[in-house]
Amino acid sequence: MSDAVKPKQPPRGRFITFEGGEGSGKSTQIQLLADRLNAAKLRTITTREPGGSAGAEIIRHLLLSGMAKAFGPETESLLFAAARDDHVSQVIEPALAQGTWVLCDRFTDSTRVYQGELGKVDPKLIRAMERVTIGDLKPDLTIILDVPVAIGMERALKRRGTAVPDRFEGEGVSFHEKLRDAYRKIAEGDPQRCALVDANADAKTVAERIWKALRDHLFTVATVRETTKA
Ligand code: T5A
Repeated sequence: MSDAVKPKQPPRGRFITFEGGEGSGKSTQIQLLADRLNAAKLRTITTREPGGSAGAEIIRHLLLSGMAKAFGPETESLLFAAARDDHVSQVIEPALAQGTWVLCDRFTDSTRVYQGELGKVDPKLIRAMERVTIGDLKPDLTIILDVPVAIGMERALKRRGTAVPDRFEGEGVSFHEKLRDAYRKIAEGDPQRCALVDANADAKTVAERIWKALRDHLFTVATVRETTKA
């Protein structure tokens, strides 16, 4: 087929991940950002980990119910990796290839922090699993929502109501303090990819901070023109 008659490939979508401790407001902010991007005519989907695809949602249940905890952090890491592998191949990659922006609630940084830093899983195993599950796929931007632990736990409790805390919500304050430090370290170590956003404010204010981070990291005039042409 000559170049003249080949169907035009849309520019690849952007991949934005949201990270942070429990109750930091990721789900709330992902939805607000998706609404804003869709209103700007950038086709956008939201998804989450663990989960996001049919197979991965089954593994989510195993992990968050605490059923896998007894097998230890290495086995939990392998399960998170298996879920991610399905999610990337079934949902994330196809959407990006079609020019859709993908906003994902948690991704590889969660494994690095929860299983790596907190669970003491060997970083070599974490890196090996990343190579297998995501290959060259790297988020274009990672928003790390930072809130004091007490605020995050209070918000998570409010949202949960009378339900039983899940596998990680049930951990103590020092676990959540370490989580927060680990996320700050990731943001410091990779400022090209990560934006640390102060999320200790009302949802609208936090959304504006995220929008600014997105503009600073991703939106140049050329990007907007190229993406909206598709
Ligand atoms: N995990 C995950 C690993 O260990 N390794 C991995 O590799 C991966 C991928 C997933 C768990 O799995 C672990 C980490 C997690 O422990 P989950 O059920 O998906 O668990 O939950 P979380 O990702 O932890 O997210 P949460 O549901 O706890 O909270 P969010 O999404 O951060 O917060 P959100 O938006 O639901 O808000 C919580 C409450 O606060 C309110 C909301 O209305 C809601 O009630 N709220 C605010 N209140 C005041 N001011 C604001 N700015 C607010 N924003 C939201």
